Amino acid sequence: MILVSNRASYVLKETFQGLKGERTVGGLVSALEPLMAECGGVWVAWGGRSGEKTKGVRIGVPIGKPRYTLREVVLSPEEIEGYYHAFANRVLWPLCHYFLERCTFRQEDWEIYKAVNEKFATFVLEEALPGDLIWVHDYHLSLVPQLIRHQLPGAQIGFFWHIPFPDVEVFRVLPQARQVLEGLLGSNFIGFHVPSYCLNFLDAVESILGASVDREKGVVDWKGRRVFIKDLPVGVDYQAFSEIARRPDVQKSAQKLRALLGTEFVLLGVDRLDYTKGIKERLQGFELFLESNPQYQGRLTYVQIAVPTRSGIPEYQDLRHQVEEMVGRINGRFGKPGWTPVVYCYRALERSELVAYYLAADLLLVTPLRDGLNLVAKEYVASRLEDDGVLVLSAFAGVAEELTEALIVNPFDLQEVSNCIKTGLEMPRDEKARRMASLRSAVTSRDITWWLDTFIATWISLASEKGLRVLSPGRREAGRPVTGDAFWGFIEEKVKRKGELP
Ligand code: ADQ
Repeated sequence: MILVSNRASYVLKETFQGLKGERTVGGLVSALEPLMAECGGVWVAWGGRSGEKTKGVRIGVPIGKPRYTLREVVLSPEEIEGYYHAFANRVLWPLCHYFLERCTFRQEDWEIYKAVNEKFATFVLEEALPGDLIWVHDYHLSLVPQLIRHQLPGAQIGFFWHIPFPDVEVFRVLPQARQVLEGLLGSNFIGFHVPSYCLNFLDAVESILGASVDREKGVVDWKGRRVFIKDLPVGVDYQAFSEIARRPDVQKSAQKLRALLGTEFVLLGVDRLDYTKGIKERLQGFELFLESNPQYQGRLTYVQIAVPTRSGIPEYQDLRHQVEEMVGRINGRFGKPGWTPVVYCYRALERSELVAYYLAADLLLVTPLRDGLNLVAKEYVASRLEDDGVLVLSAFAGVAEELTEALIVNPFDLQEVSNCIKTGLEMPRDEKARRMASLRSAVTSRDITWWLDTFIATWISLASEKGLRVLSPGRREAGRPVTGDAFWGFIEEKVKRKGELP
């Protein structure tokens, strides 16, 4: 397995004791690190360093206890600006989240994006052996599949798009829409979170490229090749979250948190500090709730945990200031001695700390203005073992298509957000239990193992149909379904051959 993504699972830092790796926070890393830790392989990614002092390392990670290999891509400050800050995060990110007014289209940024995609592809080509599975991730690297395909026509390339894929009328605004679609179609298999993103993608390749598509089967025929498309929402590591939630020390921390907050109810928000997550609008909804429900003043606390993200981009710095100002304003307006309505925390937490917050919260507010999926919602459900707690979920998060028993809300409608908070706080115990049990069954049946196995098994079975020998003939002749086990065996053998297992 060669995994390719913009961010590595570790940020590498030179220290007096040598190179140190600090684990990164985010949906993609949460989803993929368990795969690499379990089966080994090579992860080609940017380790967060810029190129003055180093050309990049090839190192076993976690450093000191290696489970897989990190092939570090180093970027120059100009590349970080043009590829990452500009084209990826000031064009593709806002465009795909329907924030057209936030897009800044500049030809020079596109040129750098292209060059960096070529750099990633070159590293992959240096690592690839015949028969490798090359799995590329996300919008930063949309051109990589075609760049690899050009050099290695027989390569097996999978791609997963982690953010929304917008309606074609929005996507066609992108001056390089054609090139991005062609880049993606270099893959054999492309996954999106939900069916609507698959349909939007099929509409786009049909209308922008003129490719022939079969919507029912999820197939694109393009330039003599066949590309398969499928909806596969990422899951969370249910077992890990529920085990942490059972730990007495974590339960104690949750009780301590509640005692410190000192109110009857606790509301929680956990997000990267990104404008798509709707943190400002949520604060406004909370303010409206306090205004229209004075009987709750002093009886509840809203805890907002925000993890720093893209802090090199001025818009994100502005957002931080705006959020902090709003928190100050609400606390100034409603707070009184002994009661702070909003507790705001701007930092990354350890997983056990995060679970303690999930356990302490009566109500989790996940109200992005647009979100590819949203793992926080699933993590909350995985941690609530007592079948209590209420999930308020934006209709514009992909996960709302799966977690239909949440209280679904339009995050732009502040009155509705305020009403939902009230409904959640006053929900009868048996209704909470019924809803949470149903949410749990959705989260357990499609956990991270389901996602990884299904993605890889579907991909391998499509490849096998085309005659690629990735499974032992015995298994294929026996007509057994292709399972994750076949993949693990296959990968293990390859990884051993390359001598990368510790
Ligand atoms: P993100 O936009 O990063 O992911 P999300 O899916 O919510 O969004 O994942 C965030 C992850 O970061 C979660 O695992 C959460 O636990 C963690 N996290 C958040 N705040 C934290 C904090 N303060 N401390 C520690 N950890 C924190 C992108 C897409 C999503 C998609 C994922 C996966 O934007 O829509 O769900 O990829 O495909």
